Amino acid sequence: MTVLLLTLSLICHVAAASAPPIDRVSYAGESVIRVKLKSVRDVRLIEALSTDMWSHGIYGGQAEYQVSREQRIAIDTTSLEYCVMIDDLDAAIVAEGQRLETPPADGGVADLAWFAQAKDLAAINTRLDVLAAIRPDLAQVVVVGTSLEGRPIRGLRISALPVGTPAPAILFDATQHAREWAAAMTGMFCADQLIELADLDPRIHTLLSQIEFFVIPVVNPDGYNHSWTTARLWRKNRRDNGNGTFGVDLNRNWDFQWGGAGASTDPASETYRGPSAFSEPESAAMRDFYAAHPNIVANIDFHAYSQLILAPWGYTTAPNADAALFQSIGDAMKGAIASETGANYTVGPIGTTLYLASGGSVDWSYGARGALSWTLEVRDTGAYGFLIPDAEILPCVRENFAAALTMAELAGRPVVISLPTAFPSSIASGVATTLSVRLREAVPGSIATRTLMRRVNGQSWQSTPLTLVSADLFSAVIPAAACGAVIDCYIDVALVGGSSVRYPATAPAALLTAAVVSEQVLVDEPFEVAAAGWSYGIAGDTATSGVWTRGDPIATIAQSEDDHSLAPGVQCAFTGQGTVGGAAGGADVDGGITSLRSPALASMQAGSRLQYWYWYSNNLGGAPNLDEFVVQLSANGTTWTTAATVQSSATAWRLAEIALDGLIPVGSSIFVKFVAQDLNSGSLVEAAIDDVRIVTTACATVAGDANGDGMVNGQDLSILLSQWGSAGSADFDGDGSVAGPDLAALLSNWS
Ligand code: 0X9
Ligand code: ZN
Repeated sequence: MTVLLLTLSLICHVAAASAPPIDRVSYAGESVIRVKLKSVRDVRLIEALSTDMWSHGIYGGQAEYQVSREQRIAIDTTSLEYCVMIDDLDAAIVAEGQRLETPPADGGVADLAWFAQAKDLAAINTRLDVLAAIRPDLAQVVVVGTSLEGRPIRGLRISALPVGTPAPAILFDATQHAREWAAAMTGMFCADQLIELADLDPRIHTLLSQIEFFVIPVVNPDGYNHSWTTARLWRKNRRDNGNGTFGVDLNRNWDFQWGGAGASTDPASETYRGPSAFSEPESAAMRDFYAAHPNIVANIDFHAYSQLILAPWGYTTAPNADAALFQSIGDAMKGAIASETGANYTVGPIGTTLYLASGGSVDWSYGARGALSWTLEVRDTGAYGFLIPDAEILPCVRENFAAALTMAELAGRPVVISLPTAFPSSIASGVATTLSVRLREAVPGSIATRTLMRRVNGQSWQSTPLTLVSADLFSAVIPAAACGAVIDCYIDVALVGGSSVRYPATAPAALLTAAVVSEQVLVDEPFEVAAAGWSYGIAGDTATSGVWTRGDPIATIAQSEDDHSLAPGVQCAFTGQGTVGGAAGGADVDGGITSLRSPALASMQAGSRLQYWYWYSNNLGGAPNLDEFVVQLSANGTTWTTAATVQSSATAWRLAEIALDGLIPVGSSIFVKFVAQDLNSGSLVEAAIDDVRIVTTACATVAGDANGDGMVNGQDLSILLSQWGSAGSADFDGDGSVAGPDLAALLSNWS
């Protein structure tokens, strides 16, 4: 294969460079390529062929990888599509080194020329001292701890408040990963601007009078130094792993879900998690720093590159309890960046935006400490990657400082309000809802009152005090309301000084809003008896074994022993019944596809959703993880659209839900088909389905309920009389005129 011209959006700007070799780790023969990732298979292939992923594009369909000449030859024999970003990596690094040997003139401490080029550890340490020396009233040098090789991990405390004043604290740290030089520069710019603009910029002046900032630009000084002196692309710390390999990935070494997904046990790996959580002096020193500053309410951990604003979790794709708050502050940071330089950053949780990575600092900072924490991946988007051009450093650090300030304003409050469970977009009619609210107090004793404000259908605001549940958890009850109503809420926390903190922060301009609905189950198929119209295997299927069946399943390592049993009973639909003690491969899906097809289940109503419980195993056998489990929908039983694809094993019963709006026209029938496949020989594939439901949240229209409050009473009668002879909400039979039959319907349904 030659280098492919790619369709889709694989745009590659190539960094050109050439220069003579120099005396340090050579990257001769290495290049950086951007690979198109069209499938899980592509990801596995490139991960087997490259040992160093530079960037994170898995969910964007592409990513950059560093490859040797031999690896590139091997890649050329595969179907992987790629383009070359940096053809001669060694030459590019040599050119960068030469550039750095002739730094531009530095016009003194207030001159932004310092940010015209990346700076080594000595220059960073000198500038920290200079900043503390010019404004001792605002800045003090802090030493967080000592690295493995004995270097101090240094930073600054920056605040107009005297040391020891109770106040929320915000931590900006950078360069857990050595080669990410733009991140160190970003940390330095945050410190620099907070100090230099303290008396010039009113926003910064206000923040410094309320918040204690800590900036630690180089968490990994040994690695950072190594990337300047010896190996430009060094990432980890400098731990001698004792087997000829060096380095632990500090951002896999923190003790929150340490050892989970997305971290390696292999000391040679770039994501080696270390022998135990906090085994490394650098991460342990950071932990101790947090312990010594319990007022830290928020954190940004700067990395490079990819232009991402990432929130926890990294260890799982599940959302965290403050997902909505992280999203809104993340969106505000993105906006601040765009208005500073026009650059585009992507906002989202780590696990679903990037990849799974456990043992990272932000998961610990949020999960173990309750601080609102972000990983910020700064410039660029891959044209130069870690080898950021000089001219991009200043815009990079400026835009990220803008994001940091915005975050400080939104998260650096004496009280951080969050909802452990996202506010529901819909609430069941006639049922009271308990809302949980977490109030993190950075400065104990700062809260005067805690209130839930709510209103129904835009009427007047009602207030309810929050009740203490435990520690920092409170609750309030939203009373039951009728189907069709709209409920607005916000949380108001009044502070002792007279100001208040709200959630949403800009309430009542922004509100938490829920529609009151009544859930109706239109179809409920528990597979306990043979229901009419279901087909277990259909014409056109190609599987030679493991055809769908219904019954009480017999377990294998790939199949469940039990049904889901939302309904009492033991039966479900599943692929291939085996025998007790039989081989796992005895009755699994082999040789092709097998389909479980429904009859017409219900007539589509706006807002209807398909729910089903499923079990799926495809990660065992000779060709694991290559098959898919597909759910298809149809409005006529003949033309099918794929509505869901399961690629990874779910060897436990899981609930899935598909919103049918836009997939099935209102009034058409709803058909569903579950297709299990074994397209690659040697896989062990099993699937099962139980408790298929169609639910809808439309308000049941009771004839006579002219005002939609769930009751039929005198109010409805007077509405009806006022509409007599014309159209209106009391035209229950829909004939265009409110008349005798409508009155009769109302009276017969009188509450
Ligand atoms: O993989 C990482 O550690 C970060 N990306 S980088 O290219 N800079 O190495 C992302 C870290 C996401 N954060 C956590 N997993 N906590
Ligand atoms: Zn990093």
